[in-house]
Amino acid sequence: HRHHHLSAGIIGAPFSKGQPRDGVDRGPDAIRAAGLLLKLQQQGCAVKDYGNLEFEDVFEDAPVGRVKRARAVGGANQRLSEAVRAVKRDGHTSVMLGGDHSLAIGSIHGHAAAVGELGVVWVDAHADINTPLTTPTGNIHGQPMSYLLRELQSKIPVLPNFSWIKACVSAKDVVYIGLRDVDPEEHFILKTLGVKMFSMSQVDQLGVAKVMEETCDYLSAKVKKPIHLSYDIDAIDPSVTPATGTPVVGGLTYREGVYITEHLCQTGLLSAVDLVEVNPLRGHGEDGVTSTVDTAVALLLGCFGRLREGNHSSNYRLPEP
Ligand code: 4U7
Ligand code: MN
Ligand code: MN
Ligand code: MN
Repeated sequence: HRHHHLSAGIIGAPFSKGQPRDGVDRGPDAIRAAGLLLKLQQQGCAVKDYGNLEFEDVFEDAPVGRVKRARAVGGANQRLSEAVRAVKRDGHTSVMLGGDHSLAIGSIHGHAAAVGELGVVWVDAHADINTPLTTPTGNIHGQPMSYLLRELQSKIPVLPNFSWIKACVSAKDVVYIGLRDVDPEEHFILKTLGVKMFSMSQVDQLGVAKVMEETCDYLSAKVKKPIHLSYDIDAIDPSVTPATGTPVVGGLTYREGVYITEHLCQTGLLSAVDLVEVNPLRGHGEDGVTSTVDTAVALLLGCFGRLREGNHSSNYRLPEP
């Protein structure tokens, strides 16, 4: 069976200091409580839970220019980078449960440190490519790509606890899907660097199937690099996933969101996944939280071979009368 070799190494990253709202640090436990591990195992995926990372308290963390809580974010990501590297060394597909999207810094850095050059698929309403000097909010969850892209390093000032970060991704190896809330400075960066993107307009125009075909053709045009999927739950429409810090109307449907994961799984190149920005303290009550968390689980199951047509294990035999 084509999926028996899949194994997931799960890292919980209960971290929220890349943005100002409480609760996103409860994402990992909420996603586990919705049955992620058992459901993965039931579909034939081997699972190792590496538990939740513990992050050091940072007592003095004054803004550096516009950037908020740089020391805490830098330290947490250094720890996460090492954890992802260990999961890849153990031979698993890394699954990082956030936490806010600043965690992509450590997750992608650790993944690249373990396997080398990556293709990155960034599914998000936002581009998260502000530099410390363009950020309108100072929140680092809106900046992770700027620290990772080689082409932007001359624009990145020194920040405390960020000196360990090595820019490890080339602009040509990134594809964005789902964009609909991009700051002008971010739009300038995307256009200047020629970053491949499928905004919600392109999803409307082409349909999600064509978007995914073009995404994978683009990333595998020369060599087949391992793929890092960084999935911000706010890519999905807030009518489905309201429990998140920065919801934006006009997002992906549940079906489009799941299709992206199914298609990437079928490439056989999916090597690490981030599922970030689930905030169980937001989203207008219990139903909104349940819908958000259940969608997060469905996206992760799609990454590990779940098919909506139904699934069965390769050794199943019909009962004899
Ligand atoms: B998320 C924003 F200004 N661009 O930089 C910023 F609109 O990880 C939002 O995608 C960033 O949820 C959103 O703060 C970060 C803002
Ligand atoms: Mn197999
Ligand atoms: Mn976002
Ligand atoms: Mn994001």
